[in-house]
Amino acid sequence: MRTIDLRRDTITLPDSRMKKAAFDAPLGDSVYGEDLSQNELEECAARALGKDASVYVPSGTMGNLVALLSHTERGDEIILEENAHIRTSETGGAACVGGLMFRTLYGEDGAPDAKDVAGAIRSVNIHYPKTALICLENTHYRYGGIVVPLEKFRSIREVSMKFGIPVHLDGARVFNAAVYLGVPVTEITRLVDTVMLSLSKGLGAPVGSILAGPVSFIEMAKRYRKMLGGGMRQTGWLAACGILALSEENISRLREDHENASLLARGLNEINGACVDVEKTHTNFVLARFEDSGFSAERFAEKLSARGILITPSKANTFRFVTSKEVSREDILFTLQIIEKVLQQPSQ
Ligand code: TLP
Repeated sequence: MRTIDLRRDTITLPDSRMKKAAFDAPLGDSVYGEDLSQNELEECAARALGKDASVYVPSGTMGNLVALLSHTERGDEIILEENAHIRTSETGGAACVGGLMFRTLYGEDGAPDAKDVAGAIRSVNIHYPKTALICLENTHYRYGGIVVPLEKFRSIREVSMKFGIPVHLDGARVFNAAVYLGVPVTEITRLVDTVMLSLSKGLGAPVGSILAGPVSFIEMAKRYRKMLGGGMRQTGWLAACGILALSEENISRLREDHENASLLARGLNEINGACVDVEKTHTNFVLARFEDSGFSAERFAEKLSARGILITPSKANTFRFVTSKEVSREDILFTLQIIEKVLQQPSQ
């Protein structure tokens, strides 16, 4: 039985070109700046993101934490959207490791309104923590991979400039956002000071993320990366895959994942009992509700799994499907057929 894995885009595997590049990569001790492949990846990523420098880190979680630590001091406050991945899914690292506080704001389209951000910035007062950073996320994970409008970024940028507070972007999937908007990624990243990008999600590298920003910031970030145990020595094997992940061709391929997600969203909407907000299916995520299916989200996921289709039950009757290079158009059509069957015959 074939398996169609729609749980997440972190399941992507390196292709044969990546494996060959890894095999041939020049290696060295990256802690001493001697891994030529990692050096090349960091230069290439900084260029791609329109920043002066970058560091390669083992994961997105570490990239975000290193960014937070490098921007702040203990006791500082960070403004971010309440469902931001940094708050919900990074094991409280900001509080635990950085001694940092979050000031959360709601934003229906994935980012708070600029006026709310301005209102949340602390004045100087002996009683208050210092507002040290604003964090944004694009695409937004919890809201189903939606793309935060550029206009939102521009208005938050104005506030950040006015108050002199830097902006960090959790851009785990920022290339998906750029592909959706049809703009160079730098149209997004120029509106923030620092950005974390995942190489190991839709871009298909096996391991690692990039943190990019100004040279002095990256110098500081390298110290925190080392402190957190992210000095990885002969990283070239992985970095070589990361360089290929950043090729134009590989980035444009994300469009296929978006088309497959859209096909799935539209197809699900035509099935009785399934409901998707097609307008909000911007990139490679589909959030679907199955009303009155007669079984719980877990049971539904089990039924699909028994037929080789893996999905993530999120809340009550809501499910998340994520497309990636491991899932073809045919896989989506097959998935739709199976879901229709399962919903029609709940007892089987
Ligand atoms: N998200 C993971 C899980 O943590 C839920 C996933 O399966 O997609 N920012 C965003 C927006 C993310 O979605 C993720 C990963 C991260 C940061 C953290 O990246 P990693 O997993 O590399 O630490």
